[in-house]
Amino acid sequence: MKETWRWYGPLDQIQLSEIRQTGAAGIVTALHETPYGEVWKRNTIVERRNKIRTAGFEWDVVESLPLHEDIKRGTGDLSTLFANYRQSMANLAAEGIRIICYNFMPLLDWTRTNLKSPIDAGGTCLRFSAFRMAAFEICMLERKDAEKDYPPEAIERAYNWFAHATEEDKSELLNAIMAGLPGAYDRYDVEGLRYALKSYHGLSVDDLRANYRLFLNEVIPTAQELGIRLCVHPDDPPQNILGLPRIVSNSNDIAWIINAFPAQSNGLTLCSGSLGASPNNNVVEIAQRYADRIHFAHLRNVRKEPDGSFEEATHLDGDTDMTALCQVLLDEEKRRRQHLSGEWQIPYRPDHGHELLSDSERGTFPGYPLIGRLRGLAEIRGVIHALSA
Ligand code: DNO
Repeated sequence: MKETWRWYGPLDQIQLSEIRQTGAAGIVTALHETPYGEVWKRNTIVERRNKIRTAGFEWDVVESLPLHEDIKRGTGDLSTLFANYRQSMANLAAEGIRIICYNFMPLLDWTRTNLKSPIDAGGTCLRFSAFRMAAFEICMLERKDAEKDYPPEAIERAYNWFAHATEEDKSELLNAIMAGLPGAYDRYDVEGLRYALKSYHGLSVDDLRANYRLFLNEVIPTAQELGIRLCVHPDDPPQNILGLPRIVSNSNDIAWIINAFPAQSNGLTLCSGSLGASPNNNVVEIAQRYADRIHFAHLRNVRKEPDGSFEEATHLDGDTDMTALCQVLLDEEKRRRQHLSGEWQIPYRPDHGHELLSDSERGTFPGYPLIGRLRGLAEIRGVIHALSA
């Protein structure tokens, strides 16, 4: 498995020279400065790729080539958006970059309610708290019907939290919920989010799936021709939020996606932390079932709580058996080596990390500190080394 590291390009506080010291061999990045829906220009790709090469790496994976919201909503000038997406893929393939991660979460990407939840041993982690999300949806956003999505205990705690919350507490919560949106994408305030949600009003699971199928029909044939492996990132958390449907949350959803356009280019980013946040998902089984479609892996772990909350654990701790998961990925690599010609390695990256030691002084993106991720990488490296012996 090829060790990679997510780097946010010029927006990142962490330098490529520091990443070299982690021992990671490849880079995962995106042109975060390019607005969603626009073509990734070939010269901009080359410039970024050369910078990565000069530092001693390859640009192994694009994370993400994002989809404009209109594609998910099924509105607007879709033919231009699809043409732009295909052109970006062609420009990437022309420079030898062929693994592309994206997601199909409407409006928000990954969502947490606490960006710095304290850990007993010191340091902080990302956390999703059911009652804080309920407080946001019910009391701050005042979303009609939000109460239906939460258990009574969470609702009671939500009202209680809200009654005592200061303006600063509320803005910290909003900030946490918005933190998952990378790059040059809008961060909403409460009013802006209400307005954006309206544009999704009435969108059902079937509607969202129809829009997804259209996207696959429009881009997968080109990806096949270009030798590109597209890999969808699961929903995080894997459940409907803000009243919006989510359709990449479990094994059945993944089966639907693969059957919607059966081609090798239509694949999966196996994100153990995202899938692992649902009590209904067995991540090791999911990895086994779709092993041949895993083009990229995000390895991390979460610890779930009975009310639907979860906290990011260290990479080997938490509810998913990371050793068993690495074994599945290594078995799949072995199969590819024996039966396929060409690329057999599965690139993976240590996903997220606790903020440890001097991490908090760096001002890195939430979930993406240097030392916490280095710890995760080193631990997973040890597991893979032992399993490969
Ligand atoms: C979170 C990330 C996601 C991921 C996108 C892929 O840390 O794994 O934001 O990059 O969902 O499109």
